[in-house]
Amino acid sequence: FHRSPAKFKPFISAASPGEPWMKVRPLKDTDYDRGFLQLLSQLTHVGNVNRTQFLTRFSQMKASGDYFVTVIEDTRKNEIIGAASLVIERKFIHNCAVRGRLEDVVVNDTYRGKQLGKLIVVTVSLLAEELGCYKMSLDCKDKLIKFYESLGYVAIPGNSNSMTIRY
Ligand code: 16G
Repeated sequence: FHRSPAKFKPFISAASPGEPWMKVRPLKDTDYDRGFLQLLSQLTHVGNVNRTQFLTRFSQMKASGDYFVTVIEDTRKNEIIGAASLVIERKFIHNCAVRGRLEDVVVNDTYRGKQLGKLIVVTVSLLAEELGCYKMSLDCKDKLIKFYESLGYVAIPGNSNSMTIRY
């Protein structure tokens, strides 16, 4: 992801996210009490996921070794204000390669203008590259295409259709 044209003004990074009270780190069990699921509900329907369900699902994700859920915490408020997941898909093709999927990207809408969307996407995209993914893909709403293009993602003409069956 070093080829990414992403530019930060002023410069920020996962190690130094711009404010002393911001922390970029992996998800942890106690984030259930930091509003992680409430944040996800700014993205889509979450439902009534209780603590046990959350912990069970999270431990399944950790056990698989293929889920890297990354968050941004506001340490002043003890609250999760951004999240994005890297999901690793194992392949036979490309010499048993791994492919990355960028999922469930959300930033609390009251924290606009701090480049946090860019920060969390770049962080997770770099992680995918570090882990040896040969590509990283995502689905997004039309209005977000420009945002992802600004971070180096490209829609491949003739080969970029996202199709879905809902169950
Ligand atoms: C977006 C998300 C996807 C998420 C889905 C939820 C990104 C890049 N894409 O497509 O990860 O799972 O929305 O929408 O964050 P749904 O509830 O309609 O499946």
